[in-house]
Amino acid sequence: MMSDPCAIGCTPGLEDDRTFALDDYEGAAARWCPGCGDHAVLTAAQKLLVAEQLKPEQTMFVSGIGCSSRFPHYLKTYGFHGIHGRAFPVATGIKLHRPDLHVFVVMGDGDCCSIGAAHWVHAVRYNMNMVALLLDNSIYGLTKKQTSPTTPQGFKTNTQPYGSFLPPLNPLSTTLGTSNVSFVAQTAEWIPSHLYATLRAAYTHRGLGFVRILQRCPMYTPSLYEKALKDPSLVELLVHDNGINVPELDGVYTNRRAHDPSDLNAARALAEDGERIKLGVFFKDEKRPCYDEMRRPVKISAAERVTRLNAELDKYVV
Ligand SMILES: Cc1ncc(C[n+]2csc(CCOP(=O)(O)OP(=O)(O)O)c2C)c(N)n1
Ligand code: SF4
Repeated sequence: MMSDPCAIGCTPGLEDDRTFALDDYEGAAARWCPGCGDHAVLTAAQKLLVAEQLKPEQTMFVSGIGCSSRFPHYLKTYGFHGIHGRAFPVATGIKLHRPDLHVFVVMGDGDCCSIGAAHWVHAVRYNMNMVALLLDNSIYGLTKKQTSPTTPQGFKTNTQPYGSFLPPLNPLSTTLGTSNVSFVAQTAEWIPSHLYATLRAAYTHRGLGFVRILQRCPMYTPSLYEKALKDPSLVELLVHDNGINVPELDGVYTNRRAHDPSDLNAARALAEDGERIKLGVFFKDEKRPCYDEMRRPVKISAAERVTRLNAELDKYVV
């Protein structure tokens, strides 16, 4: 199977004659709760890996700590199940030193928007060639129902039993408000075709493809997307030739809004518009500078590296 060149310039499937099937990417059996939205995201990611024929040994899933951060265990690629809130710095280091790897960052809303918020903002500004998936269930799942930055105001949790005090942080607005942002999309894990199309758009984007995935947690936030699941009129699809178009959703999701993803101000206004759940590409600009491309290590041979190192050391010979 062959496909378009990816954002880092390699052409998957061309370098050798191996082909990869689903079981080449399947890791341990997923241990998320039945009905957890994380299962759907894993399925979409595996579908993308098969479609793009990404070499398992050249693909890296990096996560923090949380239910969603168990993601790398369930894939037969390389993975780094790291430290809570630190998925971005680990991924940044990997990508800087191994620009040939396809790096995916998987985070929960606590992971990304709370303890990891500083790293999130800088990762957006650094705009490195990676895909970032925010699995947003609006709660701390793994540690059993504590308020997260995206918990709706008034929602009762174990840390704020009378209801969350503050209005939630808007991950789309925060990302869109960061300088050098280059790709922001929102999708929902209960609409598999849209989820897959969004992951693919983020993967083929040059720069950081940031995707907020609305995710069900039947254990701790079961009511959150109940209405939207039953009533497609509560969802609005953003459509554009330069965005995501999923024809098979035409008959179901009839609320559509033409939105040109090159318009940052319109994207910011849409992110703040809470009338319906908006799914699609909010913003996309492939011309923004990517830190990994600017700092990509110069390729030199091992012998040349030794010669240069010796020359450096010689400066200090007494
Ligand atoms: C430095 C640090 N602080 C706190 C924790 C405890 N902790 C583990 S996961 C987690 C929150 C998980 O929530 P989220 O990131 O939203 O992911 P989810 O489990 O909902 O997928 C917390 C607070 C930790 N492991 N390390
Ligand atoms: S607690 Fe919620 S997020 Fe965690 S595995 Fe269960 S359903 Fe999924």
